Amino acid sequence: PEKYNAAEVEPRWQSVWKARDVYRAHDDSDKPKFYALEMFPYPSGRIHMGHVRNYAMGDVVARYKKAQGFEVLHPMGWDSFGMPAENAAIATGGHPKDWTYNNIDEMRTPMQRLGFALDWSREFATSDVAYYKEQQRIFLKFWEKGLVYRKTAKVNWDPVDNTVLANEQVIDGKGWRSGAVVEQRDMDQWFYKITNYAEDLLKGLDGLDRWPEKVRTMQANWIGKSEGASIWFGFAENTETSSPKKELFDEALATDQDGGIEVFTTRPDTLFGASFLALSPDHPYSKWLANNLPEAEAFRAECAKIGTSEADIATAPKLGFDTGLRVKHPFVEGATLPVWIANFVLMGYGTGAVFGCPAHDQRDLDFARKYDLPVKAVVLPDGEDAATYDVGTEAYTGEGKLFNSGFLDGLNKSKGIKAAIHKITEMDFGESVTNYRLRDWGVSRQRYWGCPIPVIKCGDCGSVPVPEDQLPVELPYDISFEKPGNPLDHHPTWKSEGVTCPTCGKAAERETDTLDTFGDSSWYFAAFGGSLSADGMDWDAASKWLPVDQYVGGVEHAVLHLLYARFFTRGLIDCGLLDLSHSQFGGEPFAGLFTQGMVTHATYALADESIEKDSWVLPEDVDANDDGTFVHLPTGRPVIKGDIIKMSKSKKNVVDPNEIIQGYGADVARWFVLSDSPPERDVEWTESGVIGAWRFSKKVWNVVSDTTSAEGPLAVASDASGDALELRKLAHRALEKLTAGIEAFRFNTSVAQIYELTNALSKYKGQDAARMEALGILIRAIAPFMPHLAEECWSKVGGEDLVYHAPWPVVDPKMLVDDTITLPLQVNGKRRSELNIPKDMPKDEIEKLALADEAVQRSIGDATVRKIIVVPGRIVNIVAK
Ligand code: ANZ
Ligand code: ZN
Repeated sequence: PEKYNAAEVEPRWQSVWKARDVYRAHDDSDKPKFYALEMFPYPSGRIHMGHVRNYAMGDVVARYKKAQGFEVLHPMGWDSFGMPAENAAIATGGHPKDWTYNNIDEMRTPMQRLGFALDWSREFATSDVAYYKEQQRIFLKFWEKGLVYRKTAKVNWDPVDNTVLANEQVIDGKGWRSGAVVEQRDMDQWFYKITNYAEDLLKGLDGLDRWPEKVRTMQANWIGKSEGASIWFGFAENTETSSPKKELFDEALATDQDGGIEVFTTRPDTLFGASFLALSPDHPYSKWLANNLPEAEAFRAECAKIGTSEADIATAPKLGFDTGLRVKHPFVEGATLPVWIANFVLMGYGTGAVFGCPAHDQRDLDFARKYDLPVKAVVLPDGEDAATYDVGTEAYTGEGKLFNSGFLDGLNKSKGIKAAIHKITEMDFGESVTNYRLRDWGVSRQRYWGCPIPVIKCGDCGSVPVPEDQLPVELPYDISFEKPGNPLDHHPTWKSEGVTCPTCGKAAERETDTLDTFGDSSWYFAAFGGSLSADGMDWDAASKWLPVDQYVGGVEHAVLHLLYARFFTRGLIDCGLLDLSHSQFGGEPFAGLFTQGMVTHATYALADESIEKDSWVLPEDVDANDDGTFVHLPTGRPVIKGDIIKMSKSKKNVVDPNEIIQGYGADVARWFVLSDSPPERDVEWTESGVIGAWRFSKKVWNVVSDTTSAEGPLAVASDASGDALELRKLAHRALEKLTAGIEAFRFNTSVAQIYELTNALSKYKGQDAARMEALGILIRAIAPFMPHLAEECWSKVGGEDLVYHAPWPVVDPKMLVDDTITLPLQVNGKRRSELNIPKDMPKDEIEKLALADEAVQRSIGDATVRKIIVVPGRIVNIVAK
């Protein structure tokens, strides 16, 4: 048979697709729309196997939906702002812009060589001026809508480099470049008001039934809704006897007669177990104390050494400072509680103050044990005796009956919470409150390679938005990274030359912060729909394409990216830019989400070094010895096999897609990453797996080259019988299952059906309509997976136009009902042959057919048939003597 040469065939079809512009999505189509999108890549410079898998999955969906009659939008672009470009510029002396756009050019070629059905006419990079100009417009609209504000917030400050660091630039509490101990500093920053949508973002999750459950749970946890109460603890009398605290508190209590502290709690039922109040080090009272008491100031400084993240705070050892202030217990006449400052209380949550109930909260218990504060149990677990119960070292947070709790005694947890809130409300020192863990999104970055924040800072008018007709605020190209810090800030002219206040006209300065790059990826899906270009974008078209029907990407984006995008979409709707009133998914940008597994590969390391010591070697340099040990071919040194893990440069287990494309072709690379395991699981890259995929593509081609029938691939063999009928049945059954597999994102099961159909066809001898019907199904079924091979096969068997334009084959339901049976034929109890007959064939006809069977006749020979026993549906036995 003719040889299949992917290196020749694939580019040929790619140029046909390109010349005919077949992947362009038409805004004005009458067909129903389908928007398929994969998370767009960061232009690091190389595409990796993870990209291939991600985009191959989206491509299967896009091509399949096209065959189903949808107008498909399947775009591609680049998430191109961000720190790595600046780091590369610093390391190599180049420019972030050049680095970025060179990388994009590097990556576009292999991406196109993979033959994805992408509408490249809509390509953009988020660092394109046109893109960030629109982003600046959005910023201003958000500002008008009250979704943007400025406030003081903590940043990681590197005191040696004099610069703000991102969380990932702080390693073990030290600056990644300077090695200096990082400090927490307050700085004025820009925020997006995502908390306005906390409840809506939470509720919206309910309707996202085509999202993985675990992603919805992670988002819900991140939003972190808590229902509880705020409680006011009034200050008790000053019990300090020595100055300076005595004077300080006297003065405070005198000026602030109704002074006190408000706490947020989810467990007001445990109020009788309270033994202290704890303030965040950043609580206004803590700051006031620090301003007046050196030891309080020293304590705050100590706390500032701990990182800003919640995880840092949760794992740090508990630290406390007894302020000497006391508050009154709201339920117990005469009882007072000491007020401490504690490092485990966050200012950004609730009221920045808590009441501590050590018996029923682990943090409080750790704190109480360390500082010798009372531990009083008020919830009695079932089966425990109130007289002897002791919590020990583990706080009890479960269900139980309240005791030692006055009017709450005997109630369970939820009744106790209700009763306590009722009482607090009645006594007018608190109310029920809902809190969200979600914080507003700090978007200021003191860096160059990002979208400039379109704001002018005026000495008189404060922060003033840049008027829309003065957009874009463009990034200067002539920058220097010689000084640490933000190049926009150091630029000789950019921030001030010719800059005047839009309100009062006085000389002013530009904002030098740029936007968090998560903002760039929060609306790019709309920009694709609106065909963003240098002329702007069409928001009406964007609205029509949204929501994305199928989004595919990594689970590492389960929280931030997806949440920010969901927030942005709501903001864009509220600003009137997007209109999703047609969508059954409300303000949701992604109707369906699939999170794919990674591509893993074996790792090997030199056996005479420890694995940690960077002794990794390239898997292709390793060979197996006969005894199962491994050897490093270039050096002859012994090698041990490490774990099979995600491909990563540092472990030297990366496979370059370019090499696979050159060696085997794009189709084989695509087929491999889709065929070997369920899409949500990791797939292990193996040489044998790739060779298997390559052999399979040959097998399909051989079936096609062995075909001589003049019927086309749209043939329907409606009067087929015998083997032809069997083939039809197999083909339609396979079609039904593989279609369901694509619909349910179980591509590996579709692949299994395709194997089966290919095997059946390669055994089938007939050159008839049944062959062509099955082949037509096969070629169209492989088209989403191996589009080049499919086009070549389609044209070879006389398919009309392109297989890309061919409709998805339709299952013939008649072929799915199993109406034939196989009856074994015995002569004198020995099996001689079998009959394939319709289920409902009458007995006398079965007898006739049985006697006419060649093998049966041979076995009867000269004997006389005495009896024929037909057991319906089971067996035929002929007795002959
Ligand atoms: C008293 C209490 C007693 C509490 C008890 C728990 C158990 P979630 O569910 O996460 O909302 N808390 C409140 N504000 C805080 C802050 N700014 N920093 C650290 N902790 C804070 O947690 C609510 C609980 O976390 C609140 O309920 C409070 O401690 C604490 F047996 O109040 B609880
Ligand atoms: Zn002004």
